[in-house]
Amino acid sequence: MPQPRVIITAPVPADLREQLAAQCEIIDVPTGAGLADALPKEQLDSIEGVVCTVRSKFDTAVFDALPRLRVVSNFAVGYDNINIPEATKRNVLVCNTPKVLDGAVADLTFGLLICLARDLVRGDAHVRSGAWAEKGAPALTQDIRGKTLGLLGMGRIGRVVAETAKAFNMKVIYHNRNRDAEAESLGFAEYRDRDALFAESDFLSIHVPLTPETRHSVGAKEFAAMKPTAYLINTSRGPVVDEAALIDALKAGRIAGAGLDVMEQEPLPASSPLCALPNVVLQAHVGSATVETRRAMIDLAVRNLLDALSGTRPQAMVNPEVWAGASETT
Ligand code: 8YV
Repeated sequence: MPQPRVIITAPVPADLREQLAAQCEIIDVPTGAGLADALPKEQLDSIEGVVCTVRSKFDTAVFDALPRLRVVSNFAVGYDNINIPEATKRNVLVCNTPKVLDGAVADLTFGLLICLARDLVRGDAHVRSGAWAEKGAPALTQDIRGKTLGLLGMGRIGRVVAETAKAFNMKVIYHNRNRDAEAESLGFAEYRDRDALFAESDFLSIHVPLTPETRHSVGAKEFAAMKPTAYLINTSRGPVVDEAALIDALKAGRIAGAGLDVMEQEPLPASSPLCALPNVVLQAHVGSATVETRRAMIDLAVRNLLDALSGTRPQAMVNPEVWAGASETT
């Protein structure tokens, strides 16, 4: 039997690639390339699986270009790059990489939080430039301990952030579509309605997926409700925040600052007003980008693909109804 043909746009280490190559014919496509135009039609016609990064978009046109596609294995927990209803309609199984990156993203959230509170980036520049010797110590900064951390979203990553905050003796409040009774009973976080969350937080950290409902859901109204001393942290998806409104709020001093790992346009152009604001700390969408976490993610993404293609139930499915439907008919 011919091996299934698969497209890879994610970085796959050599040992895993060997495992994949033993069971599939691999076609490499550079990450970010438009999949529908990346290959000649006769190659696209035969593709059954894809392992891709969030920079590969799966819209109707891409699904049309891949008529034999059976599985998209996303090298990410978020899957806003994929039109899930369209995938489900076409019986394409979508898999992702939950759990393995929770710790790394929570760590970066805290990295940004501490950077903002203690002004670490400017402190570093102060020492390197010689200003310490010339002008003395930099301005005083802020305590973290005893402050209130607000979490918009309490999924797996939000929960790890809440647990971490306890070690910093922070008060944690959260707002989520569904209440997390366990987190509340274990004392990790107290529930607040949305308005109270923004009004009470000293640090407001976003942990919701990007959906039509959450797009631009944090904007001018939310910034107006926040304390002028509060900081915004976003390690989820850039478009959850109305970036123009954020820039206005930062310029006007309506909030104290922001730590952003994600932006509306990625890579962020250096001409963005965000790059010129001194009260902003920026990272290049690196929440999961550690050696250990990225390895665990690619292990899971490749395993999901191989399982799905060989008829074994994959560990992490976004639209399991496709799997259920397929197993009923076999
Ligand atoms: C990306 C992410 O996966 O998991 C997610 O949702 O956004 C990141 O971890 C990473 O940039 C690799 O595509």
